[in-house]
Amino acid sequence: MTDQPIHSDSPSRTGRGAPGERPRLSADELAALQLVRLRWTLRHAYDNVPFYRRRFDEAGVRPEDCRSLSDLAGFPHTTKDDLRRNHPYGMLAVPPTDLRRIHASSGTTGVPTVIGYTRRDLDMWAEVVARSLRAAGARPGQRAHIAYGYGLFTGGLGAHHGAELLGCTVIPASGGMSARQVRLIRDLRPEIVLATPSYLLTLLDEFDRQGVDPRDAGLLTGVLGAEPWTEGMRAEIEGRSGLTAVDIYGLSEIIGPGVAQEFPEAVGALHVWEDHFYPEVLDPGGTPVAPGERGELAITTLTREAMPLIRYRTGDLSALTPGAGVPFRRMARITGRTDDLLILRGVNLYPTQVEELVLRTRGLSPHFVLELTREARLDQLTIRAEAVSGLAADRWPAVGGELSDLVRGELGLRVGVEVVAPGTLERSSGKARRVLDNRETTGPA
Ligand code: DLL
Repeated sequence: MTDQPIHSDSPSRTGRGAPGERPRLSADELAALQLVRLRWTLRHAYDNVPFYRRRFDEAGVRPEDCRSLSDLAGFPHTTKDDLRRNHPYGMLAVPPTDLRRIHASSGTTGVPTVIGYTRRDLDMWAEVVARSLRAAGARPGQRAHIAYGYGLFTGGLGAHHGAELLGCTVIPASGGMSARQVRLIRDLRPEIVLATPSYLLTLLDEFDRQGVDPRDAGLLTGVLGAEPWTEGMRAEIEGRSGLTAVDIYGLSEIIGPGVAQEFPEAVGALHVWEDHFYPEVLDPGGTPVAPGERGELAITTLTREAMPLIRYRTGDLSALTPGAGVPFRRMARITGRTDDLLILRGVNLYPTQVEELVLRTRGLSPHFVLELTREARLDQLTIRAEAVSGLAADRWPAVGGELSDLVRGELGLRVGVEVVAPGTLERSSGKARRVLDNRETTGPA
């Protein structure tokens, strides 16, 4: 393996303060550090991953051609398909015996994506998660209730090691068994809760079911991510629980949670921990867009040993803007993925756009699903949303009508709306499944 120039326990590592403290770097120092690390990563990938050697050779580039950060644009991208084609160990830059852990992301096509970590990768991951939690407001000595799933999914274990490193007392609840989770929160009184936003909603409903006001539970901060969520959802969660809800972003392929973090004092975008992950935003052809423009986020790892990834196309839509008082740039909150896009009769639609409108409709709870069907060769969308409890059933059609008017007015789409009884839709215990695609079963293609 090519020796890493600056790794987590090297004295030359910048910003070695207390765990989770942000490195104090000027913009120039950050850029210089990124360039050293980027050049190391390109060389490491080229020397140790046959896939990258082939790709670089085909593109006619060599690691040493990268003399400035902008030279990265001349290097090839990596896609999820590349990872699948090299399943399970083909993307590794270290011998499999150097791995200390493997995670996998489920993958809808059958072939899971396997991600390997060396000891140093795991240390770096814990450090960036500790940073995220500290930036979110967590402090050593506080209790952190982790309701992300534990297992091959990176949410639970990733959050776990970061919270421990920061000095929190970790409650590894994992996802599911909501009644017991709420009992634990009431008894143990954690200040911090980590969950997907949709699962936190499930927990808040469970508080209601137990007849307990979640605002009395003492929760201060929610570190929520792993799925897109909206400002409407933030207002709903904060209003019901009294906590401050901030967004955490990450993906297994790059490391897991802890790639970028929303600070409570600068909401709306997330600071990317750019000393470890170099972000770009690309147009559909794969060329970087101008700062501030929207496009697909691509990330290059700068310090990963086991599985360096060059210009990995995340499929997530975002935009990069300058940081708020720190040299790290910010990425706009992810509103959707390229593959979440629904195109209905020529109109583009992301599930988060519907979430905003459901949350604006009085009388509806935040629980909803989108069902796609096909009638007379035309795609139809039905929004199925739950009424709030206590709303008389004879009011439901009117409330549904309000939502369909809103969707027509704001998104230019005629959709069906079905208001259903409270508690009837399946609850999330992790990432919410928003779209039921029944087009195959309801009509000819
Ligand atoms: O979801 C890692 C994670 C765990 C992030 C816990 C945050 C908290 P994957 O299962 O590989 O990893 O899924 C990654 O989830 O490409 C996005 O599409 C989506 N995603 C993750 N965080 C956010 C977020 C984890 N904050 C995929 N907002 C990513 C919107 C998110 N989408």
